[in-house]
Amino acid sequence: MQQTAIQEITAADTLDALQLVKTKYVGKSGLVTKELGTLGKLPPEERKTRGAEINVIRAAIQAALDEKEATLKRAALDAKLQSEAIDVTLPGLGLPSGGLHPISRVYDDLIAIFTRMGYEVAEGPEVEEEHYNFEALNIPWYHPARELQDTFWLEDGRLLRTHTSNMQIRYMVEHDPDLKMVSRGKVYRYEATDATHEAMFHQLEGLVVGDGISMADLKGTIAEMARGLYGAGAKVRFQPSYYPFVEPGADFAIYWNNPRGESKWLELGGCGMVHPNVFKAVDDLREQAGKPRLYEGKTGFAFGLGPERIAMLKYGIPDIRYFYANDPRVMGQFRGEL
Ligand code: FA5
Repeated sequence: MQQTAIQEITAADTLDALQLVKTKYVGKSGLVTKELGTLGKLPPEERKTRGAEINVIRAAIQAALDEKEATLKRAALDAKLQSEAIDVTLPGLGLPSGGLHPISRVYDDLIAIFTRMGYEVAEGPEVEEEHYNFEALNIPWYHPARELQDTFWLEDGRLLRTHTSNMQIRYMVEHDPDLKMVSRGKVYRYEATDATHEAMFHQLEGLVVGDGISMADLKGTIAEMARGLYGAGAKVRFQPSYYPFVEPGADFAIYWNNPRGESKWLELGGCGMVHPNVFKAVDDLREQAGKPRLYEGKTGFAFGLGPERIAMLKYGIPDIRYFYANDPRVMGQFRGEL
């Protein structure tokens, strides 16, 4: 019996099959158990030797069962591990990646430069009241400068801001001097588009107010910005210009070499010393809001520039309209890299 049992145990190739063999021999009514049950019928002198024999057989069968069970369990575990194994050598699936819009990249560069110089960053509304976009900036309704910035008017008498200079007023009404502030955002003009003009574009506004601020501070700041953008050798140029909210006023340009070896003057924006009428308008608004008049008698400078112009040269984009045409062939080139 021991031999056939061991043969059957060896032949069992699954845990279920082994269980059947186990029941057959050492289960409650298994063959070995039954054999033990017959002991009582034997004469006492045979009973002892026969009992010892059967116990040896049972122990051998049990040992073989245990060993086989362990082997089968190990094999089952190995098979499971094998089937669930992750092959780390397989090439991964590429994840789709987005990218920052070139205008966002230019803004990030500019904001980093100005925050390094201690400027606060402010955000303001694109839908604006006429007073903040024009009057308070020394541009009354009859002023010819209004025609320089053709305006999208809303039915409720408000407008889409034509420049970020509205933030000069809003920021000064909210904050006491002295201050250094930059503000980014979209602006809108009702004008025909061409390769360098869009009806919606972006500006970065800067404002500094304090005592004894001069044109030299303004020029130094623009030069520092140019060096931050284009390195130590960047040159800046100022030309007299007219904006009602500054006196004197200027346009500024930066001379730079782009990666394709072109070098040129880039007309970037307008700037100047804050006009006294602007400080007066701010103090009027502050007074209406129950705040002290702190601006008249102060000095300051302001500037406003177009990041599209920087991005066009930096990335070799020949037409401003590409930025907003949602053409994946253009914007796809900016995927992933920072
Ligand atoms: C202004 O908007 C003034 N607010 C700038 C300023 C601020 C002057 C503070 C003095 C003190 P201007 O209209 O020139 O100025 O526009 C400034 C810059 O915006 C331009 O130099 C140009 O870079 C950009 N820009 C103007 N119009 C467009 C347009 N249609 N499309 C794209 N960029 C434009």
